[in-house]
Parts: sequence; structure tokens; C-alpha cells
Amino acid sequence: MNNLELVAIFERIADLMEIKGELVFKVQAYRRAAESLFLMVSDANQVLRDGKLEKIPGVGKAIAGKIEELLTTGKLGFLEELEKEVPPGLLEILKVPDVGPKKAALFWKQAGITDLNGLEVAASDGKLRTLPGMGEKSEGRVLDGIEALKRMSKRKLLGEAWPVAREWLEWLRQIPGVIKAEPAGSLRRWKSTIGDIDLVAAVINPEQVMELFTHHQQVARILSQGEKKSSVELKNGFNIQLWMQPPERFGTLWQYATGSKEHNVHLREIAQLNGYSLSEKGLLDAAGREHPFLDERSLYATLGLLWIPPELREERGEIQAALTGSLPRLIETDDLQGELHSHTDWTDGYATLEEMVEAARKKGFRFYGITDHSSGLGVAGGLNAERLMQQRHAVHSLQEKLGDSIHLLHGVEVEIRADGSLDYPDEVLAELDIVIASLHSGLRQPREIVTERLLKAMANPNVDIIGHPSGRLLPTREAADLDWEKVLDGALKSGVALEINSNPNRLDLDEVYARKANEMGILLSVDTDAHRPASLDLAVYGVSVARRAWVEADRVINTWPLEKLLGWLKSRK
Ligand code: DGT
Ligand code: CA
Ligand code: ZN
Repeated sequence: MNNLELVAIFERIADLMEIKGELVFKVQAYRRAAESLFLMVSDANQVLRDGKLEKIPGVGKAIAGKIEELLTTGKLGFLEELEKEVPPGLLEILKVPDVGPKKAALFWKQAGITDLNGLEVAASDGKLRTLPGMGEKSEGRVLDGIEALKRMSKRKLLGEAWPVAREWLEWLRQIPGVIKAEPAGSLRRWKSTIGDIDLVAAVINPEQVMELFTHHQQVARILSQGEKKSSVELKNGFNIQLWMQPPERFGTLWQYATGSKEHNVHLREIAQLNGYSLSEKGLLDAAGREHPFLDERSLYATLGLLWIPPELREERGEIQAALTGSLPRLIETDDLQGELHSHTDWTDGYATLEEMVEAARKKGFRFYGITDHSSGLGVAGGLNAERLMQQRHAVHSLQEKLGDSIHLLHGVEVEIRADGSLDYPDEVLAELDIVIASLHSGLRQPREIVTERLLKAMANPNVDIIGHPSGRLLPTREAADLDWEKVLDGALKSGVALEINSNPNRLDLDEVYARKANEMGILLSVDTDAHRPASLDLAVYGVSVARRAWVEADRVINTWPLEKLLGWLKSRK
């Protein structure tokens, strides 16, 4: 059992006790312990072996005993008893916006509700409004909250949706009568999370294709079925919507189904100004005649617009830019000349240094940064300064073997400690070719403190890149509560680059802050943070964030030629 698992258990205990109606100070004791464990750098198992559990802030004899029980047996009698008293299903209810432990207790004790489903039924039946302190309005809010929760938890990661979509596109394309099949919707816009997968196809025989689609063996159930549009739920939990049109209307369809809805609404206004009407039915002139479009470009052109890359279609100024010919020249994955953030089995990676570098060479990279974890990040088995120097030798001898086929940059992903200091002394950092500073722990510190930590790290001239700056984990772990104005100002002043981490669970910076940073003139670095060779291919997701942020290639330091990059790194010292 690791620190984070302990944290989850103590938070669970606190929630259950609070619903049960225990005294505030008792509940707080568990929350404090959870917080301490979360911030703690050392592994709890080690602390136990050293006999120092009670030295952890907020951990007294009683809680230390519980930690020991958990670490040695994997179970906790106290929690098992508690779960007999308070139905654990009530914890789901706490995820509903606006519902805290007090309300959960009310629903449970006065209406016999024990889980989310029960709450939804009760709210729909109008049984909540008569409870003390509740009314029709607050009952409505509970129902809305449940809806919102369901919507969120049904969303999928972009990086999981694409492989599924690709398989289905391949399957569609081999069906006789299918002329073309392409992704649409949020997937084609590369949104970081996906509600359902939209696919569009140019088809001669829609009836037959629809039949094959809805009866595909991976389909769990049909959600809606029409002549030219059907939606299914797959056994793997994904929903797919398939839209079909004859080939001559493919452009019209593709544009509509790509969205976003807001982009389409604005486009409809432009159409109206030009004397057309635009809708799912296509582009109709004043006489009601349809002007079909084989491709999107001619549809946009008819409205007086340049073709707009799907990643920009979010109604964030792209239509204006297309009208005035000022669309950005978006970065592409092929622009990347190398990778700057990667790991090996010297810490928590799954491949050797040689294997990772070989994979980078195969990709045609000009340079490759090896940036394993520093020692403070206990869970990742970080390198102490001595091991780091050993690794440095290994990198140097590998470089000798490889000649100039690829330029290796030896560096580190150094942990920003709870007080904002870095995990190595400056002398060590100054030796390295590249330094990425990241927050992995203490992400839930108060705004001023966590912001100050980042500022302090950025101000260190040895730091070149801030790794995954917000710390968010999709779909559920919230970003640190950063004061972004200060963070971006600090980045601008110090000249560090901010990372767009390509891992589909991170995509951090997100598109909103990446765009702000880019507009301010802050440099970016699109990194995979690869822990295995295959992950080097994830760069496409980081690039998609950069594209959604209107970023052009030359603002991203790992698109630069090697000499320019080395010059920049040197100028940082
Ligand atoms: P999602 O699935 O929640 O990640 O987001 P989208 O953008 O894929 O949305 P979805 O699947 O509901 O619809 C696919 C596209 O269909 C959407 O991007 C634009 C178009 N669309 C859907 N509903 C409307 C609408 O009410 N008006 C307009 N103009 N377009 C719509
Ligand atoms: Ca969709
Ligand atoms: Zn990393």
C-alpha cells in the first residue's frame, strides 16, 4: 500500500464519520492525517520501518496504529465497522455538486437513501422537497447535479477514444458502398475529453451500412436509429454516433458533424448575412435550393471564409480570423525535432536508457532529453546526486557510441519541494544539460503557497522548463489552485518554457492557459514524459493542445533546430 492509497482511505473514513454525525474535531483529525500523508515525500512503509509514524504531522498514536494496521495487513477493522454503520454508497452522493455530508446524512436518516441511484429516484419522485431545509428548488438542484455528474463521468479521454475510433473507421472503410469515412465531433477537434465518438461516412447504400453498424458484434445496445444517423453504445463503454450522406454532400455533413455547436451557430449567422440558411439539412439559398458540398473547403469558401482547422472550431475568434485571413499556421507533429522530457528504468521508467534512445533515433529525432526523477519523489525511486552523476556517465558513453546521429541531453525532472526549494543543490543542477522542475506532491496546498512554490522554482536560473504546470490528472484529479496571472507573469519574467505534457491523462498546460502563455510570448515545450518507448508516440496529443491553443511551431522549443535549442539552453545558465 502506498501513500496515496492511505490518503484515500483516511479521506473515506473522514467522509463516513461526517455523514454519521461524529464530532467535528474527530473528523478533522483524519482529514489532517490524510493531508500530511499526501504532502509527505517519504514512503509511509519506510517511515513505519523507521518507527517514525508518530513524527508525521497530525498523526498521533491512534492514527499511527491504523496506518500500521493498513500497511501490514492491507485492511482496517475500524473502517470495516464504520462501513457497517454508514452505507458506503452514500459516498457517491457526496460527488453531486452542492451535496455535502450534512445533506447526505439528511437523505439517509430521513428518507432512507443509501446511494446515488436512490437519491435520483427520490428526487425525481419529489420526495426530497419535504425534508427539513429542502424545497422544490434545492430538489431541482440535486437532480441537475446528478445529471452533471453523470455527464462528466461518462466522458472519455481523447487518448482512449482515438484508438477505438480508428478501428471503426477501418471497419467502415472496407464495407462496399462506403466511399469515405472520417472522424467528426469533439474527437476531430481533439478535445481533451470526449462525450461520444462521431464518425461520418460518404455512402451509396446507407440502409445496408446502418444495418451492419447497429448489428456489429461490439454493440451492446442501440441508443437511437435513423435512416442516416444512428447512435450505439459499445460493450467497451464508448458511444459511437454514425452519420451518413451520399458522397456529393459529404463536405456539408462533415462540417456540421464536426461542430462545435457554438462554431456552427456562428457560421449559420455568416450564412444568413450571405443570404443562405445553414443547418443540418445543408446550405440552402433564398429559393430553398440546396448547394451540396463535396468537401469542407468549398463550403467555407462559399461563405467567404478560409478553411478552418477543426481544432480551432470552438468559437474563440476563429471565424473572425478566417474572414480576415489571419488564421495561425498551426504547429504539426512533424515539426517536432526531438523530445525533452523522458524517463528510463533508472527511476520509474519501463525501459533502459539505450532502449529509449534507440526509439527516439528511430523516430528521426535530432535530440533527446533524458530527465529522470530526483530523489525527493520517493514513489518514483528518484536518483540521488551520486546516481545522477553515474547516469550522466552512462549517457556520455552512449553518446560516444552513437556519434552525431542524435544529440543526447542529460538532465533531470527535479521535484519542487513543499517549500518551493528544489531537490538538488544549484551546483548539481548547473552541471546538467536540461532541467525540468515539476510539482508532484502537495498540489492541494492553498493558492498562495502552491503558487509561490512554482514562482520560486521558475526564478531559479538552472530551471529550463516547468513540467505539467497545473498538476491536473484527467478525468478527475483537479489542478492545483494556482494564481495563473502570477504564474504566467513569473514564467515571462524568468524566460522558462512551460510544458504541454502530452500524456492523455495530463494534457497540461491545457489549451486555455497554453493560449494565454503563447499570447504573452512565453515559450512552450511539447513533451511526452515517456516512461516507455511506445509513449513517444503520444506527442500527437500534446501537439493537439498546442493547436487548440493557436500555437505556431516556432513558439515551441523542441521544434527548433538543435543549434538554436542548445543556444537557448546555454543562455539560460
Ligand atoms: P462531445 O461529444 O460532448 O464530446 O462533443 P461534440 O462536439 O462531439 O458534440 P456532439 O457529439 O453532441 O455533436 C456532434 C456535433 O454535432 C457537434 O460538434 C455539432 C453538431 N451539433 C450537435 N447538436 C447541434 C446543435 O444543436 N446545433 C448545431 N448547430 N450543431 C449541433
Ligand atoms: Ca461527440
Ligand atoms: Zn516526468
